[in-house]
Amino acid sequence: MPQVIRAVCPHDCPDTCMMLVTVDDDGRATRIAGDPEHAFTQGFLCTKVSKYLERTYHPDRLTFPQIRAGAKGEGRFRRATWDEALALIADRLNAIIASADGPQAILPYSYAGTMGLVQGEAMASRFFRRIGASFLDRTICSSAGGEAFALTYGAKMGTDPEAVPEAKLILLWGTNTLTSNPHLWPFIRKARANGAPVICIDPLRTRTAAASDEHIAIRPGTDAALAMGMMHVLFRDGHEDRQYLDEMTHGWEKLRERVLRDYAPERVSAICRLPVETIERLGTLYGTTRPTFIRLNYGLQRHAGGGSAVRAISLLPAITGAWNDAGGGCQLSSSGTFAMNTAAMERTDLGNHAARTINMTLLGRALTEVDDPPVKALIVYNSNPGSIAPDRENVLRGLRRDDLFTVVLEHFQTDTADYADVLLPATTQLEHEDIHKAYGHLYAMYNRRSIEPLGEALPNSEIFRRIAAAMKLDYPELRESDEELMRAALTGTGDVMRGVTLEALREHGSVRLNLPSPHLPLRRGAILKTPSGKIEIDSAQVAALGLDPVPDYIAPRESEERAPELARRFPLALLSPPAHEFLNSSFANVASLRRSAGKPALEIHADDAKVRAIENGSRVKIFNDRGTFTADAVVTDRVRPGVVSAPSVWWGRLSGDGANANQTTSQALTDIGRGATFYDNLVEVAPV
Ligand SMILES: Nc1nc2c(c(=O)[nH]1)N[C@H]1C(S)=C(S)[C@@H](COP(=O)(O)OP(=O)(O)OC[C@H]3O[C@@H](n4cnc5c(=O)[nH]c(N)nc54)[C@H](O)[C@@H]3O)O[C@H]1N2
Ligand SMILES: Nc1nc2c(c(=O)[nH]1)N[C@H]1C(S)=C(S)[C@@H](COP(=O)(O)OP(=O)(O)OC[C@H]3O[C@@H](n4cnc5c(=O)[nH]c(N)nc54)[C@H](O)[C@@H]3O)O[C@H]1N2
Ligand code: SF4
Ligand SMILES: [Mo]
Repeated sequence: MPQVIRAVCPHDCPDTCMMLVTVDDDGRATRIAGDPEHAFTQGFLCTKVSKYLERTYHPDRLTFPQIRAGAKGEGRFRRATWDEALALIADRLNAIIASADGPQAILPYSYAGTMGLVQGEAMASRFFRRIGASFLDRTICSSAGGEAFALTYGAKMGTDPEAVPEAKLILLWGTNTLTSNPHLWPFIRKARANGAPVICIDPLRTRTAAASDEHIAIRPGTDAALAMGMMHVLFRDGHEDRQYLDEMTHGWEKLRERVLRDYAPERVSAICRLPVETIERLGTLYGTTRPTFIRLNYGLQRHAGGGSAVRAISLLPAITGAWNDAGGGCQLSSSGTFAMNTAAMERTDLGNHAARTINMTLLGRALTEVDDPPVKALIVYNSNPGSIAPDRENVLRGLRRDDLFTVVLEHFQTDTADYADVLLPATTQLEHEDIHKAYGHLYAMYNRRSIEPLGEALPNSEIFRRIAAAMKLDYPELRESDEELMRAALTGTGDVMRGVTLEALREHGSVRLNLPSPHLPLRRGAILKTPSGKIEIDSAQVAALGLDPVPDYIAPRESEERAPELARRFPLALLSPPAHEFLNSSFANVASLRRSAGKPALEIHADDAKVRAIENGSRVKIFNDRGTFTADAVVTDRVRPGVVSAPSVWWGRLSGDGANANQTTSQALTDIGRGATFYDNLVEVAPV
């Protein structure tokens, strides 16, 4: 009899879906579907993860350890046993630790290939702390917005997504919801059926923008100005909620003064390249409707002023008091609502707390410039920096270094794996057990293992245990089982986690946090985890970063305002957001999804195409001082003049030119959170 097993989608996505995996008598998974009983999953999976079995049983899955047999980056390997691979790793790491460079020459590199707590930073953290390796600042995705929101509100939390149907106006701001957060859509649809207009603010007419009632095609990187223009209208016309502002916020008068003085719709219109009427109407609609919900996402924070933009937008519901309403407010991430005991799971008490920290966004520089000590070993898991890190040429130059020892734990031979000295096969979510929190809903989740590991693949946690053992590191915390790691994460947690035990998770698969429904985290009376206990509009912590303590618009680094010479040479703003069929670089090697994604494309407006003699379908090169990649031109009004878009993230090794959009992106950082500025990127385009 086939069995149906409840598992959790491990990918970096706010939806953290509950999946039902059908497993045959012979132990093979034959079907995967969304759990119809899960309140957020509602019975469907996205385009990508519907193909999770094709990915799992892909003929290219890594199923045994391998050792480099060719030159660096050539991608040629020979099969090895686990013992041989582990012995080589142990020798090399022990030698680095004993050398003058010392343990800080070892750098872990990981992100959210799996969001599972055990296969994420549990055993890995314990291991790297015990050896005293450099720390990694995990900034590649969300730290600009996340830190900006937390500086303002004390934690990453927001509107309960299940209350969204109550909203009477929805702003989808810098989010391609239908692609990157599809399980929010049924809640939005309900609100719409109840009369809420849906307005999408995005430079591109994405499928989400096309499905909305209105699309506001803002100029990239100018969202803070739009938010402050709306605030101008709110304060000018008396739409603010004084009681909420007085009780719940700190410094609102300064913001009022600034927006009334500097952010009249006429000025904002020039900055954002939007009609004055649009700004007026949006401000008035926002100020006169209740409840209002803003889905604020990460697209708009990948710019120089991304942190300030998130601060500004997130303050709109504080000005109108929308946080008081069920279904009102905004949501960037719900992850701060969870309170797993990560300190115990990761053993953050261990190791050398004075070890240096390296920013993952600056990997290129870390591998080519850092010298105190240089990075001598790079251990990569749950990430594919050879495809996804900015300034790819610089990254690959670093990975090519002959004196760098690189270990990659992977499912596939990715762009990064090509540069490995040792390539180790990792299990997928179907092959290991794990627990999850979420960043788009309020359920803790449990992933039961559904099949045996393929070949000799091992879970990350086990690989780190074995590396530690091979290095003769004799510490009990480096031997704990996955079950012990899960229990550590679920023990000694706060009230919000009451009921979230391993037993309950195993029984139910998913447990809602111990919160009222709907959860209104910022209703009047709430005391926040900021220094003042209030919403910090005026923030001394922000001032300490060298920024204006009150939100302000910061122009894109690569723009006419800040770099006129550069803007003349490279007049087009390139966005490279995720393709609908890919999840960052994951799934870009899955045949059916590659087919439906088509070829690497560059979307360009007819006006921009014409002056460059580019026709629909012609091959173009996209370039700036950092690098070049090629794509097929798609002439379309989905992009506005001056903006081009390259849906991403393709693998260089599977593209004819060996390149991808990250040849052009920069290692410049955001104002807050030290994050990546993928979309603050000027280029020129020419026919090949
Ligand atoms: N299918 C799919 N789903 C995903 C992912 C994926 O790769 N594929 N990635 C996952 C991950 S890791 C993340 S972080 C999230 C990201 O999810 P989103 O936050 O939705 O991220 P993006 O698609 O990067 O950006 C969203 C939109 O912002 C727009 N944008 C770019 N610059 C600006 C700007 O300056 N202002 C405004 N208003 N909009 C702007 C882009 O055109 C894009 O349509 O999605 C997750 N879900
Ligand atoms: N140009 C451009 N670049 C971008 C972005 C963009 O929008 N445009 N988005 C950025 C964002 S938001 C993010 S979050 C980053 C994401 O960048 P990454 O975190 O590197 O994400 P992926 O590209 O999905 O690569 C994850 C890798 O982890 C592997 N993996 C999955 N599960 C496991 C496991 O259990 N064990 C091991 N060992 N490996 C596993 C997968 O096979 C995959 O190769 O990319 C960033 N880069
Ligand atoms: S929507 Fe997100 S969580 Fe759900 S299956 Fe797709 S990637 Fe996974
Ligand atoms: Mo991300």
